[in-house]
Formats: sequence, structure tokens, C-alpha cells
Amino acid sequence: MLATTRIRQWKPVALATAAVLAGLTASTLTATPAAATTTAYDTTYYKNAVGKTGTSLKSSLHTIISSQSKISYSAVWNALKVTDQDPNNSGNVILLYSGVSRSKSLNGGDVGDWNREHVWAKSHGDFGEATGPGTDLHHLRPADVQVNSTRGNLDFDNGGSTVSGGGGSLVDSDSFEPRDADKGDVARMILYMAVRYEGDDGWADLEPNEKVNNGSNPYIGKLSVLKQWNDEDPPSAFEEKRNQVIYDTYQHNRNPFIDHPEWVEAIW
Ligand SMILES: [Ca+2]
Ligand SMILES: [Ca+2]
Repeated sequence: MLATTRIRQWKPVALATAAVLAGLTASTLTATPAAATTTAYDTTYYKNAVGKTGTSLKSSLHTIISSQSKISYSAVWNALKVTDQDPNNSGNVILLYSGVSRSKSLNGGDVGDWNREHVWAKSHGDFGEATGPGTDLHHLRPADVQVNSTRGNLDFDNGGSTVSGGGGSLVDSDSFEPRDADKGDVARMILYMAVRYEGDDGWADLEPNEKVNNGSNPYIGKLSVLKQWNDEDPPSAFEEKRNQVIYDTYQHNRNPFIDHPEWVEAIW
């Protein structure tokens, strides 16, 4: 980030303006490195990971978060009604990407409904909807049916044209950019999946990379953009609460990057 900022400082004004118009907002230029959200679990849940970095940290976290309960894909509907409940309206859920608050009863597959979005696209590694990565609540979110369809199995990157009803999200032929308030959430969900699934339990080893057009390979890009989004959009109270609900009620494992977003940089 610092190097990028320095380069921009000597760019001609016209170019700097163009960069702003292209979506590089002030927050992009001033985002500070992520810091711990909570240390409440450092001496218990995370005690074998604290103090480590790199592959050692990733390996410790993998062991810790792989101890979990699992739910069926049909049970995901009701779970999302709890994990993603609108804090201001208990009859609604908040939809990823659009930020829309919609009735819990509108779950389904028709226009105007919400459905179960796999943030780690289920075709990347081909895990489908089977109990496991296909039903892991840490990357499943309610999303508008049409916005979910637009996202499809695209990789994540900056840029594109406005997604209809997408709350400011952008899309082009090979990537999707969530609205600003969901950028960090997406990054932390993707990187949770990369640590949770290491190829040792019958599922593909999921990993971030620097590409788009990853297709059915078990990769999602772009890592450098996800790292930037993790800094720009720190964990919110909503995101922390859903992590806690998943831990307390459903899976009994945590997304370490919501508790310790600085561990993204420590590993990648
Ligand atoms: Ca957020
Ligand atoms: Ca992995």
C-alpha cells in the first residue's frame, strides 16, 4: 500500500483524477493495515496459533478450525435466517452484495427471492452442495437471486459496470467487485476457506491466487485485491456477530480472519 501511494503522489493530476473516477476512492489510498478485532479467544481457542506466522500459522489455524460440526444444505436456509438477521428488523435478513434487507420468508429461487450464495464459488474445486465446503456457513450468505446469478462463479477483482440491484457492486466478463461494505467480508470468507480446506479430508485444497478465469480449478483470485479489501473494510459488528453465532450454535468453529484480520498479512 505505501509503495502504491508514493507512486500516485507524483502522478500527473489528470491521471490521479482518472484513478479516482475509476473507483480508487480516498479510503483505498488511506486504508490502514488490519488490526485484531478481539483477543478474547487468544488464550483458549487460538492458543496454539498465537505468535506464529506464515505456513506455521496457517497450519495451526487449519487444525483449530477443522474441528467443527456440519449441517445439511437444506438446514442452511434456517441457519442463514439467524446468522444474517437484520439487526433492525428480526423478520428480515441482510443480503450480501446488495445490502438489501428482505423478508426471511422470501427464500427461494424466483425473481425477488433470496437464496444461498456460495462466496467461494462451488464450481471452483467442484464441491457442489454436499455437506462440507458446500454447506460451510462461514462462506454462505443470503443474496438476491438475480445478483447471485450475476456473480455466478466469477473470481473477485476491481472494476466493471454497475450490477443492477447490486448496491454498487461491479461486474465484467471475468470478475466481480462487491459493494465497499462487503469487500472485507468477502476477502475474509475466501481466506477462511483456503485455511479450512487443505486437501486432507476428501475435499480439494482450496487456495487464493493472482488470476481470474480460474474456472473449475480449486482457486479464487485475486489474492492481492482480497488483501487490500481486508484492510479497507475491517470486520463490522454484523460480521463479528455472525461469526459468534456460527461458533456458538452451528459449527463450533470460528473464522480467524474476523477475530484477527492482521493474520491475512501474516500468512500471505
Ligand atoms: Ca464489511
Ligand atoms: Ca487450502
